Amino acid sequence: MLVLKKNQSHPHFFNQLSCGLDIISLAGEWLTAAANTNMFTYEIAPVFILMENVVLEKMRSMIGWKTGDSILAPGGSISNLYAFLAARHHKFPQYKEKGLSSIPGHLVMFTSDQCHYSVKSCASVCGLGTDYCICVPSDERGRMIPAELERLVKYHKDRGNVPFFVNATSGTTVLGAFDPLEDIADICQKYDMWMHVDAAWGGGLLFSKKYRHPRLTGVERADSVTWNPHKLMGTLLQCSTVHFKYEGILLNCNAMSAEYLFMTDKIYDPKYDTGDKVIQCGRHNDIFKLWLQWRGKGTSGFERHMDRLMELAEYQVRRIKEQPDKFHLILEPEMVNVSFWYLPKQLRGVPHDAHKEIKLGKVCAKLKGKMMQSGTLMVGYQPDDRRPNFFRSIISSAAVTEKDVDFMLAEMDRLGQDIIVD
Ligand code: ABU
Repeated sequence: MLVLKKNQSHPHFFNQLSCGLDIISLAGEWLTAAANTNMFTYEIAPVFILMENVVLEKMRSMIGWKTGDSILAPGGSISNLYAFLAARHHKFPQYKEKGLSSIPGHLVMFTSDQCHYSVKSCASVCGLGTDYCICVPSDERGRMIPAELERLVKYHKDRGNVPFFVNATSGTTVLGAFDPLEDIADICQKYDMWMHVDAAWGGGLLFSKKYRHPRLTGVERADSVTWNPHKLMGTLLQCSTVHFKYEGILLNCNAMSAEYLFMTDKIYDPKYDTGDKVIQCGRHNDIFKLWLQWRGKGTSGFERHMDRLMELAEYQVRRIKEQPDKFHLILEPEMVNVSFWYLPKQLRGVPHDAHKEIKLGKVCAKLKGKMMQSGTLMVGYQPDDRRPNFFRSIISSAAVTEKDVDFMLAEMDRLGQDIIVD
């Protein structure tokens, strides 16, 4: 029987990008539920709408923009979709009324082969087809190779297609890699393409003077940025933001001006009726828990939180390296994702080759099963396009300490040392 005692607020839960339980954010979520208001018009959510304005403007200023537009969306995937829609509208404003016939050729978008799958989903949902979401090869650390991006853009231009959108990832889901934003921005500028940065995961590092650079250097050159406070910042699920360099772009792109809701003769400026900026009409109040958390922690508190998480990941890497008989670090991480294999006694001292990696991959599934049955620990695993299953641990909870990192490694060894694989 499965016993799952470690949920995601427990410091021994290293399984998902969103871990932990921020108490102030929780209080905000409770009040939000009690208020039970929709976020589509100022008249029914005046204070929360003003909070959105203040917080989103602050986030844009941290990206490096003096002006712009933003919205809270139901998750990073939908945030990326909003970016895609805005990009298409920016380049082909007549698409809104005339549809596909207004686009001269087949639109093509580009993203690294390590990106979140939601980027590909934009191509499917928006009529490009996934064949026209081009996966740009990444280097051995999972970062998009700019020369490959340029080669693929030229290839599609030469065939009469219309390259128009590049997604750069700041913090990939599995490896935590950061694409080189400056180089990608140069290519976008050269070929007149929209640059989106999916910083759903890595965006929190914008708080950190120590870790922001070089990871997010150049983010201000993007046209749009996804940034999920419910990940690294620990805001309660869900809390996802998307930001644009251009003021008014969301309304221009998405407004349907429904007269029953967004009357233009209201006593206040209708720009505060945010419901017409989005394709979803109703929006959940995801701002109060973030606003309250930010008031509680302060900007400097978030900076300390980021630095602490990164230092804990560095500690984990050091501890893994100190035990080479039991653990194999796959690469030096850029973020709090640590990728590694666990070696049971059966595989210790065996030379590392492709054959051994297949066996180590099998160990992952068996050991994860033991974690779930014992109920003491949760660490995720997955394969990627270069290797079979490997563990990816995540430290994004403020509750985690060095002792918990030591526990993770010791518990994996306790549960896993006698595993035998074919
Ligand atoms: N993109 C959702 C996060 C998935 C994860 O926690 O691994």
